[in-house]
Amino acid sequence: MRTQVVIIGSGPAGLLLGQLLHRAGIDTIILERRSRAYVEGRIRAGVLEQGTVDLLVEAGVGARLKAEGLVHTGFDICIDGTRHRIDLEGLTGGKTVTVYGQTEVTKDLINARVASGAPLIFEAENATLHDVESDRPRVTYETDGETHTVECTAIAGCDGFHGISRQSIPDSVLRTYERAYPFGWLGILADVPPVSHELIYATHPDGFALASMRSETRSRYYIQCPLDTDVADWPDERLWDVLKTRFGADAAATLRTGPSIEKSVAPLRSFVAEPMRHGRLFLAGDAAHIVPPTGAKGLNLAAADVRILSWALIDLFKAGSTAGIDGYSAACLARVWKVQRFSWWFSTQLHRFDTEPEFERRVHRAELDYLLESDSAQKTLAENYVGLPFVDPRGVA
Ligand code: FAS
Ligand code: PHB
Repeated sequence: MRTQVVIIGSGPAGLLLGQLLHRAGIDTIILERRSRAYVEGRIRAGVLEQGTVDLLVEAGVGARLKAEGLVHTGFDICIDGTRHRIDLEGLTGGKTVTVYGQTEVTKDLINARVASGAPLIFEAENATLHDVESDRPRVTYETDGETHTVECTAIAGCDGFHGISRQSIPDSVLRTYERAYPFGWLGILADVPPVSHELIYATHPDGFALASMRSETRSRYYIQCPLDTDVADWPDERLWDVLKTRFGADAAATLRTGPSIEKSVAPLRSFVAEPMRHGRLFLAGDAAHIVPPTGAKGLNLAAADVRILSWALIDLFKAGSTAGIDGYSAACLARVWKVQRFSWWFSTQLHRFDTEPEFERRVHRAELDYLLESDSAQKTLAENYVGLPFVDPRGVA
Protein backbone atom coordinates (compact mmCIF):
# COMPACT_ATOMS: atom_id res chain seq x y z
CA MET A 1 0.00 0.00 0.00
CA ARG A 2 1.21 3.56 -0.69
CA THR A 3 -0.10 6.92 0.42
CA GLN A 4 1.27 10.44 0.73
CA VAL A 5 1.10 10.89 4.54
CA VAL A 6 0.78 8.25 7.26
CA ILE A 7 -0.67 9.75 10.46
CA ILE A 8 0.04 7.86 13.67
CA GLY A 9 -2.72 8.47 16.24
CA SER A 10 -6.38 9.49 16.06
CA GLY A 11 -6.49 12.06 18.83
CA PRO A 12 -7.31 15.69 18.00
CA ALA A 13 -3.94 16.27 16.31
CA GLY A 14 -4.04 13.26 14.00
CA LEU A 15 -7.71 13.59 13.13
CA LEU A 16 -7.55 17.33 12.46
CA LEU A 17 -4.43 16.94 10.31
CA GLY A 18 -6.11 14.15 8.36
CA GLN A 19 -9.19 16.29 7.80
CA LEU A 20 -7.22 19.32 6.59
CA LEU A 21 -5.02 17.26 4.25
CA HIS A 22 -7.96 15.28 2.87
CA ARG A 23 -9.78 18.53 2.05
CA ALA A 24 -6.63 19.65 0.22
CA GLY A 25 -6.66 16.48 -1.89
CA ILE A 26 -3.74 14.82 -0.15
CA ASP A 27 -3.96 11.08 0.48
CA THR A 28 -3.52 10.00 4.09
CA ILE A 29 -4.04 6.98 6.32
CA ILE A 30 -4.60 7.32 10.05
CA LEU A 31 -3.41 4.46 12.26
CA GLU A 32 -4.88 4.28 15.79
CA ARG A 33 -3.91 1.56 18.23
CA ARG A 34 -7.06 1.80 20.35
CA SER A 35 -10.69 1.06 19.46
CA ARG A 36 -13.06 3.76 18.23
CA ALA A 37 -15.11 3.37 21.42
CA TYR A 38 -12.02 3.91 23.61
CA VAL A 39 -10.93 6.99 21.70
CA GLU A 40 -14.42 8.50 21.71
CA GLY A 41 -14.80 7.75 25.43
CA ARG A 42 -11.73 9.64 26.64
CA ILE A 43 -12.52 12.62 28.88
CA ARG A 44 -9.94 15.37 28.48
CA ALA A 45 -9.84 19.04 27.56
CA GLY A 46 -12.69 21.48 27.68
CA VAL A 47 -11.64 24.97 26.54
CA LEU A 48 -10.94 25.96 22.90
CA GLU A 49 -9.10 29.11 21.85
CA GLN A 50 -10.70 31.12 19.06
CA GLY A 51 -7.90 30.03 16.74
CA THR A 52 -8.76 26.40 17.38
CA VAL A 53 -12.46 27.07 16.80
CA ASP A 54 -11.63 28.84 13.54
CA LEU A 55 -9.45 25.93 12.38
CA LEU A 56 -12.15 23.37 13.17
CA VAL A 57 -14.68 25.46 11.22
CA GLU A 58 -12.16 25.75 8.34
CA ALA A 59 -11.78 21.96 8.45
CA GLY A 60 -15.52 21.56 7.99
CA VAL A 61 -16.27 20.15 11.43
CA GLY A 62 -17.54 23.26 13.19
CA ALA A 63 -21.33 22.84 12.90
CA ARG A 64 -22.01 21.18 16.27
CA LEU A 65 -19.27 23.22 17.91
CA LYS A 66 -20.94 26.47 16.77
CA ALA A 67 -24.37 25.17 17.82
CA GLU A 68 -23.46 23.66 21.19
CA GLY A 69 -20.21 25.33 22.24
CA LEU A 70 -20.48 27.83 25.11
CA VAL A 71 -18.74 31.14 24.37
CA HIS A 72 -17.12 32.49 27.53
CA THR A 73 -16.05 36.14 27.89
CA GLY A 74 -14.28 35.72 31.22
CA PHE A 75 -13.51 33.49 34.19
CA ASP A 76 -13.13 33.87 37.96
CA ILE A 77 -10.03 33.52 40.07
CA CYS A 78 -10.98 32.54 43.62
CA ILE A 79 -8.36 33.35 46.24
CA ASP A 80 -9.07 31.86 49.66
CA GLY A 81 -12.80 31.93 48.94
CA THR A 82 -13.04 35.42 47.38
CA ARG A 83 -13.77 35.53 43.64
CA HIS A 84 -12.35 38.06 41.18
CA ARG A 85 -13.46 38.12 37.52
CA ILE A 86 -10.93 38.25 34.71
CA ASP A 87 -12.71 40.04 31.85
CA LEU A 88 -11.16 38.23 28.88
CA GLU A 89 -13.26 40.07 26.30
CA GLY A 90 -12.62 43.51 27.77
CA LEU A 91 -8.92 42.93 28.33
CA THR A 92 -8.23 41.53 24.84
CA GLY A 93 -10.34 43.81 22.67
CA GLY A 94 -13.15 41.30 22.20
CA LYS A 95 -11.52 37.86 22.24
CA THR A 96 -13.29 34.93 23.92
CA VAL A 97 -12.88 31.17 24.45
CA THR A 98 -15.37 28.39 23.73
CA VAL A 99 -16.20 25.58 26.13
CA TYR A 100 -16.67 22.41 24.08
CA GLY A 101 -15.29 19.08 25.26
CA GLN A 102 -12.37 17.43 23.48
CA THR A 103 -14.52 14.31 23.51
CA GLU A 104 -16.98 16.08 21.21
CA VAL A 105 -14.20 17.47 19.00
CA THR A 106 -12.90 13.92 18.59
CA LYS A 107 -16.34 12.54 17.74
CA ASP A 108 -16.93 15.30 15.16
CA LEU A 109 -13.55 14.62 13.54
CA ILE A 110 -14.01 10.84 13.49
CA ASN A 111 -17.48 11.20 11.97
CA ALA A 112 -16.07 13.50 9.28
CA ARG A 113 -13.19 11.08 8.56
CA VAL A 114 -15.55 8.12 8.25
CA ALA A 115 -17.91 10.12 6.03
CA SER A 116 -14.99 11.08 3.76
CA GLY A 117 -14.10 7.44 3.18
CA ALA A 118 -10.43 8.18 3.86
CA PRO A 119 -8.79 5.30 5.77
CA LEU A 120 -8.87 5.41 9.58
CA ILE A 121 -7.62 2.11 10.99
CA PHE A 122 -8.56 1.44 14.61
CA GLU A 123 -6.80 -1.24 16.69
CA ALA A 124 -3.75 -0.97 14.45
CA GLU A 125 -1.13 -2.64 16.59
CA ASN A 126 2.66 -2.42 16.71
CA ALA A 127 2.95 0.49 14.32
CA THR A 128 6.63 0.80 13.46
CA LEU A 129 8.36 3.59 11.55
CA HIS A 130 11.06 2.71 8.99
CA ASP A 131 13.52 4.80 6.93
CA VAL A 132 12.27 8.11 8.32
CA GLU A 133 15.58 9.70 7.22
CA SER A 134 14.93 8.77 3.59
CA ASP A 135 12.46 10.38 1.19
CA ARG A 136 10.52 7.09 1.03
CA PRO A 137 9.69 6.22 4.65
CA ARG A 138 7.51 3.25 5.53
CA VAL A 139 5.17 2.26 8.36
CA THR A 140 4.30 -1.31 9.27
CA TYR A 141 1.41 -2.29 11.54
CA GLU A 142 -0.72 -5.30 12.42
CA THR A 143 -4.45 -5.88 12.37
CA ASP A 144 -6.02 -9.26 13.08
CA GLY A 145 -2.56 -10.77 13.25
CA GLU A 146 -1.67 -9.69 9.70
CA THR A 147 1.23 -7.32 9.05
CA HIS A 148 0.70 -4.42 6.65
CA THR A 149 3.24 -2.08 5.07
CA VAL A 150 2.45 1.47 3.98
CA GLU A 151 4.98 3.36 1.87
CA CYS A 152 4.65 7.13 2.03
CA THR A 153 6.33 10.49 1.57
CA ALA A 154 5.84 11.80 5.11
CA ILE A 155 4.87 10.49 8.54
CA ALA A 156 2.97 12.64 11.08
CA GLY A 157 3.64 11.47 14.64
CA CYS A 158 0.38 12.44 16.37
CA ASP A 159 0.49 9.57 18.86
CA GLY A 160 0.64 11.51 22.11
CA PHE A 161 3.14 11.46 24.96
CA HIS A 162 3.29 7.67 25.19
CA GLY A 163 3.40 7.05 21.46
CA ILE A 164 6.20 5.54 19.36
CA SER A 165 6.92 8.41 16.98
CA ARG A 166 9.15 10.50 19.28
CA GLN A 167 11.10 7.33 20.07
CA SER A 168 11.91 7.04 16.36
CA ILE A 169 14.15 10.11 16.57
CA PRO A 170 17.74 9.07 17.45
CA ASP A 171 18.93 9.93 20.97
CA SER A 172 21.84 11.74 19.32
CA VAL A 173 19.33 14.12 17.71
CA LEU A 174 16.49 14.38 20.23
CA ARG A 175 16.64 16.88 23.08
CA THR A 176 13.97 16.82 25.82
CA TYR A 177 13.11 19.33 28.53
CA GLU A 178 10.83 18.43 31.44
CA ARG A 179 9.40 19.61 34.71
CA ALA A 180 7.32 17.15 36.74
CA TYR A 181 4.98 18.75 39.29
CA PRO A 182 4.70 17.16 42.77
CA PHE A 183 0.93 16.76 42.46
CA GLY A 184 -1.85 15.72 40.09
CA TRP A 185 -5.46 16.59 39.33
CA LEU A 186 -8.37 14.47 40.48
CA GLY A 187 -11.20 15.16 38.03
CA ILE A 188 -14.91 14.42 38.26
CA LEU A 189 -17.58 14.61 35.56
CA ALA A 190 -21.23 14.79 36.66
CA ASP A 191 -24.59 15.59 35.12
CA VAL A 192 -25.28 18.53 37.40
CA PRO A 193 -25.52 22.22 36.46
CA PRO A 194 -22.21 24.07 36.84
CA VAL A 195 -21.76 26.12 40.03
CA SER A 196 -21.11 29.21 37.88
CA HIS A 197 -21.81 30.19 34.26
CA GLU A 198 -18.05 30.71 33.83
CA LEU A 199 -14.96 28.77 34.98
CA ILE A 200 -13.57 29.28 38.48
CA TYR A 201 -9.83 28.78 39.11
CA ALA A 202 -9.43 28.54 42.89
CA THR A 203 -6.33 28.68 45.06
CA HIS A 204 -6.73 27.69 48.70
CA PRO A 205 -4.36 26.73 51.54
CA ASP A 206 -5.45 23.11 50.96
CA GLY A 207 -4.73 23.30 47.24
CA PHE A 208 -6.01 24.22 43.77
CA ALA A 209 -9.51 23.54 42.44
CA LEU A 210 -11.18 24.22 39.09
CA ALA A 211 -14.87 24.47 38.28
CA SER A 212 -15.47 23.85 34.58
CA MET A 213 -18.24 22.38 32.47
CA ARG A 214 -19.18 20.55 29.28
CA SER A 215 -22.65 22.10 28.94
CA GLU A 216 -25.23 23.92 31.05
CA THR A 217 -26.21 20.57 32.55
CA ARG A 218 -22.87 18.75 32.76
CA SER A 219 -20.08 19.89 35.10
CA ARG A 220 -16.37 19.12 35.15
CA TYR A 221 -14.42 19.73 38.37
CA TYR A 222 -10.80 19.15 39.39
CA ILE A 223 -8.89 19.32 42.66
CA GLN A 224 -5.14 19.30 43.19
CA CYS A 225 -4.23 15.97 44.75
CA PRO A 226 -1.09 14.02 45.74
CA LEU A 227 0.54 12.12 42.87
CA ASP A 228 -0.19 8.77 44.53
CA THR A 229 -3.91 9.49 44.89
CA ASP A 230 -6.08 6.40 44.40
CA VAL A 231 -9.51 7.22 42.97
CA ALA A 232 -10.90 4.34 45.08
CA ASP A 233 -10.18 6.48 48.17
CA TRP A 234 -12.38 9.25 46.82
CA PRO A 235 -16.11 8.56 47.03
CA ASP A 236 -18.09 11.34 45.33
CA GLU A 237 -19.17 12.88 48.64
CA ARG A 238 -15.58 13.40 49.76
CA LEU A 239 -14.73 15.14 46.49
CA TRP A 240 -17.81 17.36 46.61
CA ASP A 241 -16.91 18.41 50.18
CA VAL A 242 -13.35 19.35 49.18
CA LEU A 243 -14.64 21.35 46.23
CA LYS A 244 -17.03 23.29 48.48
CA THR A 245 -14.16 24.10 50.83
CA ARG A 246 -11.81 25.29 48.11
CA PHE A 247 -14.38 27.42 46.24
CA GLY A 248 -15.51 29.23 49.39
CA ALA A 249 -18.85 29.79 51.10
CA ASP A 250 -20.75 31.46 48.23
CA ALA A 251 -20.05 28.63 45.80
CA ALA A 252 -20.47 26.00 48.50
CA ALA A 253 -23.99 27.24 49.08
CA THR A 254 -25.00 26.76 45.45
CA LEU A 255 -22.75 23.94 44.24
CA ARG A 256 -24.96 21.13 42.92
CA THR A 257 -23.72 17.61 43.60
CA GLY A 258 -24.65 14.31 42.02
CA PRO A 259 -23.27 10.91 41.02
CA SER A 260 -20.01 10.99 39.05
CA ILE A 261 -19.98 9.78 35.45
CA GLU A 262 -16.18 9.69 35.42
CA LYS A 263 -13.45 10.17 38.00
CA SER A 264 -9.72 10.01 37.27
CA VAL A 265 -6.30 11.25 38.34
CA ALA A 266 -3.84 12.84 35.88
CA PRO A 267 -0.28 13.89 36.71
CA LEU A 268 0.89 17.39 35.76
CA ARG A 269 3.92 17.71 33.57
CA SER A 270 5.72 20.28 31.41
CA PHE A 271 7.59 18.61 28.56
CA VAL A 272 9.12 19.63 25.24
CA ALA A 273 10.91 17.47 22.67
CA GLU A 274 13.12 19.13 20.08
CA PRO A 275 13.31 19.02 17.13
CA MET A 276 9.72 18.34 16.09
CA ARG A 277 10.95 17.13 12.71
CA HIS A 278 13.46 14.43 11.81
CA GLY A 279 13.81 13.54 8.14
CA ARG A 280 10.27 12.88 6.90
CA LEU A 281 8.85 12.41 10.44
CA PHE A 282 6.92 15.36 11.87
CA LEU A 283 5.75 15.38 15.51
CA ALA A 284 2.56 17.26 16.40
CA GLY A 285 0.61 17.68 19.64
CA ASP A 286 1.34 15.70 22.80
CA ALA A 287 3.89 13.57 20.91
CA ALA A 288 6.12 16.66 21.04
CA HIS A 289 5.00 18.56 24.13
CA ILE A 290 2.91 18.36 27.28
CA VAL A 291 1.65 21.32 29.29
CA PRO A 292 0.01 21.22 32.74
CA PRO A 293 -3.77 21.55 32.04
CA THR A 294 -4.09 24.68 34.22
CA GLY A 295 -3.92 27.03 31.25
CA ALA A 296 -6.21 24.87 29.05
CA LYS A 297 -3.51 24.77 26.37
CA GLY A 298 -2.80 21.11 25.49
CA LEU A 299 -5.44 20.65 22.84
CA ASN A 300 -5.02 24.20 21.55
CA LEU A 301 -1.26 23.80 21.13
CA ALA A 302 -1.87 20.57 19.22
CA ALA A 303 -4.19 22.47 16.88
CA ALA A 304 -1.56 25.17 16.35
CA ASP A 305 1.02 22.52 15.37
CA VAL A 306 -1.46 20.95 12.97
CA ARG A 307 -2.23 24.26 11.29
CA ILE A 308 1.48 24.77 10.53
CA LEU A 309 2.07 21.13 9.52
CA SER A 310 -0.93 21.09 7.19
CA TRP A 311 0.38 24.19 5.37
CA ALA A 312 3.87 22.68 5.13
CA LEU A 313 2.66 19.38 3.69
CA ILE A 314 0.24 21.07 1.27
CA ASP A 315 3.13 23.24 0.00
CA LEU A 316 5.27 20.10 -0.34
CA PHE A 317 2.76 18.10 -2.34
CA LYS A 318 1.05 20.90 -4.27
CA ALA A 319 3.91 23.32 -4.92
CA GLY A 320 6.91 21.04 -4.53
CA SER A 321 8.26 23.44 -1.92
CA THR A 322 10.19 22.17 1.13
CA ALA A 323 10.27 25.59 2.81
CA GLY A 324 7.34 24.69 5.05
CA ILE A 325 8.67 21.33 6.21
CA ASP A 326 12.16 22.76 6.64
CA GLY A 327 10.78 25.53 8.89
CA TYR A 328 8.17 23.42 10.65
CA SER A 329 9.96 22.63 13.90
CA ALA A 330 11.21 26.17 14.54
CA ALA A 331 7.81 27.66 13.71
CA CYS A 332 6.01 25.36 16.17
CA LEU A 333 8.58 25.61 18.95
CA ALA A 334 8.40 29.41 18.93
CA ARG A 335 4.78 29.08 20.09
CA VAL A 336 5.30 25.94 22.19
CA TRP A 337 7.77 27.64 24.55
CA LYS A 338 5.59 30.72 25.02
CA VAL A 339 2.66 28.46 25.89
CA GLN A 340 4.87 26.39 28.19
CA ARG A 341 5.82 29.58 29.99
CA PHE A 342 2.21 30.63 30.51
CA SER A 343 1.06 27.15 31.59
CA TRP A 344 3.96 26.87 34.05
CA TRP A 345 3.32 30.38 35.42
CA PHE A 346 -0.45 29.86 35.88
CA SER A 347 0.14 26.45 37.48
CA THR A 348 2.81 27.81 39.82
CA GLN A 349 0.62 30.70 40.98
CA LEU A 350 -2.47 28.63 41.76
CA HIS A 351 -1.22 25.33 43.15
CA ARG A 352 0.13 24.68 46.65
CA PHE A 353 3.68 23.34 46.81
CA ASP A 354 4.00 21.65 50.20
CA THR A 355 7.78 21.83 50.40
CA GLU A 356 7.94 25.42 49.13
CA PRO A 357 9.94 27.76 51.42
CA GLU A 358 7.87 30.48 53.03
CA PHE A 359 9.58 33.20 50.97
CA GLU A 360 8.41 31.67 47.68
CA ARG A 361 4.95 31.15 49.13
CA ARG A 362 4.77 34.84 50.04
CA VAL A 363 6.04 35.83 46.58
CA HIS A 364 3.31 33.73 44.94
CA ARG A 365 0.68 35.41 47.11
CA ALA A 366 2.11 38.83 46.24
CA GLU A 367 1.96 37.92 42.53
CA LEU A 368 -1.75 37.07 42.87
CA ASP A 369 -2.40 40.28 44.81
CA TYR A 370 -0.56 42.24 42.11
CA LEU A 371 -2.59 40.45 39.42
CA LEU A 372 -5.84 41.58 41.01
CA GLU A 373 -4.62 45.17 41.35
CA SER A 374 -3.00 45.58 37.93
CA ASP A 375 -4.82 45.94 34.61
CA SER A 376 -1.50 45.26 32.88
CA ALA A 377 -1.05 41.96 34.75
CA GLN A 378 -4.63 40.95 33.99
CA LYS A 379 -4.17 41.88 30.31
CA THR A 380 -1.11 39.64 30.14
CA LEU A 381 -3.06 36.76 31.71
CA ALA A 382 -6.02 37.33 29.41
CA GLU A 383 -4.04 37.53 26.15
CA ASN A 384 -2.30 34.25 26.95
CA TYR A 385 -5.49 32.52 28.04
CA VAL A 386 -7.51 33.41 24.91
CA GLY A 387 -4.56 32.33 22.77
CA LEU A 388 -1.51 34.25 21.58
CA PRO A 389 -1.79 35.77 18.11
CA PHE A 390 -0.94 33.16 15.48
CA VAL A 391 2.29 33.88 13.60
CA ASP A 392 2.04 32.57 10.03
CA PRO A 393 5.47 31.02 9.29
CA ARG A 394 4.88 31.61 5.58
CA GLY A 395 5.12 35.32 6.23
CA VAL A 396 1.54 35.72 5.06
CA ALA A 397 -0.03 38.73 6.74
P1 FAS B 1 -3.68 12.39 22.22
O1 FAS B 1 -2.91 11.74 23.34
O2 FAS B 1 -5.01 12.97 22.49
O3 FAS B 1 -3.88 11.33 21.03
C1 FAS B 1 -2.86 10.43 20.67
C2 FAS B 1 -3.52 9.22 20.03
O4 FAS B 1 -2.49 8.36 19.54
C3 FAS B 1 -4.36 8.42 21.00
O5 FAS B 1 -5.62 8.12 20.46
C4 FAS B 1 -3.54 7.15 21.22
O6 FAS B 1 -4.34 6.01 21.46
C5 FAS B 1 -2.82 7.03 19.89
N1 FAS B 1 -1.58 6.26 19.94
C6 FAS B 1 -0.65 6.28 20.92
N2 FAS B 1 0.36 5.43 20.60
C7 FAS B 1 0.05 4.88 19.38
C8 FAS B 1 0.68 3.94 18.53
N3 FAS B 1 1.86 3.39 18.88
N4 FAS B 1 0.08 3.60 17.38
C9 FAS B 1 -1.11 4.18 17.03
N5 FAS B 1 -1.77 5.07 17.79
C10 FAS B 1 -1.19 5.41 18.96
N6 FAS B 1 -5.61 19.61 27.67
C11 FAS B 1 -6.34 20.72 27.91
O7 FAS B 1 -6.20 21.70 27.16
N7 FAS B 1 -7.21 20.77 28.99
C12 FAS B 1 -7.40 19.68 29.81
O8 FAS B 1 -8.19 19.73 30.74
C13 FAS B 1 -6.68 18.50 29.58
N8 FAS B 1 -6.88 17.38 30.36
C14 FAS B 1 -6.14 16.24 30.10
C15 FAS B 1 -6.31 15.07 30.88
C16 FAS B 1 -5.55 13.91 30.62
C17 FAS B 1 -5.74 12.66 31.47
C18 FAS B 1 -4.60 13.93 29.57
C19 FAS B 1 -3.74 12.69 29.31
C20 FAS B 1 -4.43 15.07 28.79
C21 FAS B 1 -5.21 16.23 29.04
N9 FAS B 1 -5.08 17.39 28.27
C22 FAS B 1 -5.79 18.52 28.49
C23 FAS B 1 -4.18 17.43 27.19
C24 FAS B 1 -4.87 16.76 26.03
O9 FAS B 1 -6.09 17.38 25.81
C25 FAS B 1 -3.91 16.80 24.88
O10 FAS B 1 -3.28 18.05 24.75
C26 FAS B 1 -4.57 16.42 23.59
O11 FAS B 1 -5.20 15.18 23.76
C27 FAS B 1 -3.49 16.40 22.51
O12 FAS B 1 -3.97 15.71 21.44
P2 FAS B 1 -3.02 14.71 20.61
O13 FAS B 1 -1.71 15.36 20.38
O14 FAS B 1 -3.84 14.26 19.46
O15 FAS B 1 -2.70 13.49 21.59
C1 PHB C 1 -11.79 21.28 31.45
O1 PHB C 1 -12.95 21.69 31.32
O2 PHB C 1 -11.50 20.06 31.37
C2 PHB C 1 -10.67 22.28 31.71
C3 PHB C 1 -10.94 23.62 31.57
C4 PHB C 1 -9.93 24.54 31.81
C5 PHB C 1 -8.67 24.09 32.18
C6 PHB C 1 -8.40 22.72 32.32
C7 PHB C 1 -9.42 21.81 32.08
O3 PHB C 1 -7.70 25.00 32.43
